Amino acid sequence: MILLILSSLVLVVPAQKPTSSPAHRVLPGWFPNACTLVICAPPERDSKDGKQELPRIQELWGPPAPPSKPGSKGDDNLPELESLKTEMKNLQIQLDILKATITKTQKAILAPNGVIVAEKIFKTDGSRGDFDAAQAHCVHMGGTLAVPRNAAENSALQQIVTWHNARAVLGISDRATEGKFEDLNGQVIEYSNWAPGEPNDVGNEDCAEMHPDGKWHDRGCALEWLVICEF
Ligand SMILES: [Ca+2]
Ligand SMILES: [Ca+2]
Repeated sequence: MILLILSSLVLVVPAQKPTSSPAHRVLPGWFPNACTLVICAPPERDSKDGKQELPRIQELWGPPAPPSKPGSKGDDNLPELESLKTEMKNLQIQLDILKATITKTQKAILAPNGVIVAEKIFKTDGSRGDFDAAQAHCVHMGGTLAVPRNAAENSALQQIVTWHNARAVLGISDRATEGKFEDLNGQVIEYSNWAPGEPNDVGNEDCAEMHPDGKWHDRGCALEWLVICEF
């Protein structure tokens, strides 16, 4: 009987509206009962075996990114690739400027006694001597007596001859075989820039000299010339 009376009381008592007491302030429309306290808990999920599971990472961090289209992976690196190309281009420009600066510096240091042409350097220290003394001096300096192998080298050597306004001996001779000029290694020369009528071997001329105009003349080997070495 008592239980029947209590059950009736529970059914007729309505839910209480929120109060305006400062100590129990709640949001409008919320009821401060026990159910309100569990809304922050993770949603319960029943697995197939009946156990509860934690929320999936996807639910915590939002939906996954849409799948990329085939071939689009490389496209993401295009801006970086273009940036690298631009950087390399700028570096090449700076390198060219640096090379030009070095070349100018080398010319300034060598002039008026030396010239760079391709991989070769012609240089004089102002020494003078005959053919054998000239070659010995160049070897002592770590080089050999100058031998122009092409027009560019001939022009480079001519610059030094012109600066000194002197004739310079070349590292060639036809002492071994008359009329056949060889370098100091015994190889017949392939390039020459003889003056018209030269070589003429007048009075047994077996050595060669360069004049300020760049032309070659055969002369006696005991003369004294400006010594220019190549390195
Ligand atoms: Ca000769
Ligand atoms: Ca001659």
